[in-house]
Amino acid sequence: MVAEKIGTTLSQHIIETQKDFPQASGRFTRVFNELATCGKIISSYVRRAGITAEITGKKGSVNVQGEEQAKLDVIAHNIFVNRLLETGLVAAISSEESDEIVEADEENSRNANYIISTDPLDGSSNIDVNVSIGTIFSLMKRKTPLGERVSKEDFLQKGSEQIAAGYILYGSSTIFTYTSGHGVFCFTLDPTIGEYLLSHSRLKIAEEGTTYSVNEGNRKFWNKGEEELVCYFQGNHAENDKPYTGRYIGSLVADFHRNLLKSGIYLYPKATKDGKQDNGKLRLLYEAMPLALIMKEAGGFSSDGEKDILEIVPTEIHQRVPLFIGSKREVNLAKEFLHKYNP
Ligand code: AHM
Ligand code: MG
Repeated sequence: MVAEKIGTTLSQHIIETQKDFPQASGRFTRVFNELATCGKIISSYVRRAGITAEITGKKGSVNVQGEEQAKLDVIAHNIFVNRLLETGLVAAISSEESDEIVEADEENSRNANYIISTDPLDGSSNIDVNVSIGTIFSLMKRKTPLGERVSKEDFLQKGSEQIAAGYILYGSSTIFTYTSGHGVFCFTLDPTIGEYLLSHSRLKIAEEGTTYSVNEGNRKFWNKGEEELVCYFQGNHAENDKPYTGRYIGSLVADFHRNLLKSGIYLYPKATKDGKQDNGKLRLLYEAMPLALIMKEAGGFSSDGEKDILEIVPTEIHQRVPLFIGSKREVNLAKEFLHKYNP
């Protein structure tokens, strides 16, 4: 099948794949082409970070989460919002960098069936130190009928309702990874020709992992279940004396991509750096949910410690959620440990 041949361009792959769905109208293809273009533009900024002070450093503003915004966070947000809302296909975008949803104007929203949730630049603390960062996106159909204004409620759908999800990783190369529910595909950007070429087709994660990824600096705030789980991964537990490999980049999208290829589990439990036992740090709509769909399609699993991430009904667009994601065995083990040690 041409669409799945290594080296196929992303646009060719999307066009060919869409032919298999009689209900496809070409709109999905156009949205995807625009997402891919956004990735190329953001990638070109990321590659120039360090050369010009207009790109690196803090913006001097904070986002809705109270986090300081980096200049590139805001640049990436603007690229995404401006380009996608002008397609006439995307009614609104919910972004980590905007308190409220951003809507398309009247003309562009008239026939716009899709809504997008995004973290335009994940791993912002790594921008200025030349470490991998990425864009995460989730594509859904609006609930509000065409002709009416979309609202926050349109975004509060379970992850299992996603039409497609993906990320663009700006690492040693730029990789566009996506799923539309029919396998996971990765396209590597060849900068010499400006095209994404298929590099990993129908990616699968191993059932059993070899790596664990967690910010161990938060250890003093962990509960008993989390503590025992990490002892297990370190081979320091009655049930396991063989250590896993520990790897933590601090950019979810980069840690996720590595574990997807090499197997393992990423965890960001309830406790954050300040020790607050709330809902962890990561956001449900534009971090956990899209990656959960990709992980499921790759044969892995994701949980908040109890529930499947894809089955959680969001109540807020910026809602946080504890995240355990990766190889099936390790995510199930996490659930089991949290249940067993935190009665
Ligand atoms: P961001 O979206 O503001 O960049 O924050 C999310 C990031 C994740 O990419 C990463 O896994 C996590 O925060 C790291 O947090 P910590 O420094 O607390 O380990
Ligand atoms: Mg993020």
